[in-house]
Amino acid sequence: MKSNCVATPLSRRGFLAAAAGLCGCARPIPRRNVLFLVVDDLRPQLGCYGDRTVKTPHIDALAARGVLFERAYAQQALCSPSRTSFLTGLRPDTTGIYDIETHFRDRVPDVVTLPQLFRNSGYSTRGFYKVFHMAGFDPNLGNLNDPPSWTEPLYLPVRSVYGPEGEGLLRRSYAQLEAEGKTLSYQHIPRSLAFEAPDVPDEALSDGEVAHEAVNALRAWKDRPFFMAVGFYKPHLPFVAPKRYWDLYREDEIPLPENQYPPQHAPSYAVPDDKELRSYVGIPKQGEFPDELKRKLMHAYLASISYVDAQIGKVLAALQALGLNENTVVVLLGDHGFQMGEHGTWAKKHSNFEIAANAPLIVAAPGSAQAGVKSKALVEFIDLYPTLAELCALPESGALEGTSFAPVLAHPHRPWKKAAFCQYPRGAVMGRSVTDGRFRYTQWARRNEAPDAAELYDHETDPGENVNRSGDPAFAGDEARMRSLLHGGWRAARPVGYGGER
Ligand SMILES: [Ca+2]
Repeated sequence: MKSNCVATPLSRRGFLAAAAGLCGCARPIPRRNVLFLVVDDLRPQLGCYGDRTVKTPHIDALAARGVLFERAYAQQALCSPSRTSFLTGLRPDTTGIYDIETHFRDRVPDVVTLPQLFRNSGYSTRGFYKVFHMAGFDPNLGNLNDPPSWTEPLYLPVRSVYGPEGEGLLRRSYAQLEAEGKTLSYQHIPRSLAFEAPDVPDEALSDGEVAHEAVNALRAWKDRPFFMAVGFYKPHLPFVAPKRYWDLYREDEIPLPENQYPPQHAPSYAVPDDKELRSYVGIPKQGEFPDELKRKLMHAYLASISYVDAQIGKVLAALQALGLNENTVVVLLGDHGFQMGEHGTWAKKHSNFEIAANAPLIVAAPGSAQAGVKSKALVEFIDLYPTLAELCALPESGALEGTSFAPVLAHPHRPWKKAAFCQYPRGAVMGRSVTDGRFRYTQWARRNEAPDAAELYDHETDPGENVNRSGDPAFAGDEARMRSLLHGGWRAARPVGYGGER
């Protein structure tokens, strides 16, 4: 395909026409492939998002040829609910998936997933590693893969997410579990070291193996339409990366967050616990972490990001070398945000804070005239399904609960959604949250009951969400407006001309 086949800048119609082979030169163009890169627990701590500490040259290079979304939101800051939502195009309240144990086919058995849509349209589809949720160190634990989505079986790496020392400890934990007669479950997850810096090749760990296999698959599939989803497990805990990625950072120069405390006047629902991290070997079970440990955790998280960045670079380099850039839509996202000390919680998502809901999203579509542009448009991960369907001219069912943001790819600064939504449960209490780009408003309520608590944060004066303004008379008008936006729901927040009204 010649790049000038595709009208630039691409209008909504232009995108559809180009994807359908109806470009001005009246010459059919190849069907568009999709390379879908989903990175576990990756927050927007990336060079292209303005972070000055982290080193992410490969993701930055992708951003330079795509559109970067500064305000992209997961629908729930937890692996399976988030992934289920964007892979089915349905919100957590529709899928009924709020946890990491229930398979979505138990709730919405006949749903057509995003990769399944491509499969049904004659594409080759394959997932690598954690696309749908699974616990990365043991595929037998909580593997929520969806075989109907793939034309070829999911690729599961044999290499570990742990380094050699952590792996040794883990095996002893498994042996102990067996000796105690306990079965492997989320209640009995053997844990090992929270971080490690083994001096090993990239391929000695699971994500390096996955990148290697994805590159091989690209070579094998270069002549057929494909939807390839590559799930990278890092920077999810354990923060294990080869030593050379740790060596990119000086620990004493790594900044720690300023707001290591709960927001003032915030309800107890707001702040998650540290259970996940504290279950790892070497992490104190209670109490404040010493600064040395905090800095080590931050160092380890950054090293894990740089490691995964390098693996992504290998896959993107292969795509380019194979001449596939010109007819492949590349999507890169983190499955939700992440707290590294903010609000006093370490290595945590599990909340409705901006830092947990906001995650990286970069889309590089062939022929885009908007390379390297950053958009402030509010987009939700649930929008990915209709967006990719539109970019590749595939028919979708109409039951989807997101809105294609292909028009934003063509015009990144155009007006778009009025709000983005997310939610997080605390037992029987559901926290529902909305942002309009200026404020974040969250209500915590039992089903069919009045809210127990609410939060309002003004990102203009308080981007770290450190003072809850709910109930503050000075913000009464803003709170009323945000409450109305929350209760109006996602349908009312759609863009004008795309389901939404003025
Ligand atoms: Ca995750």
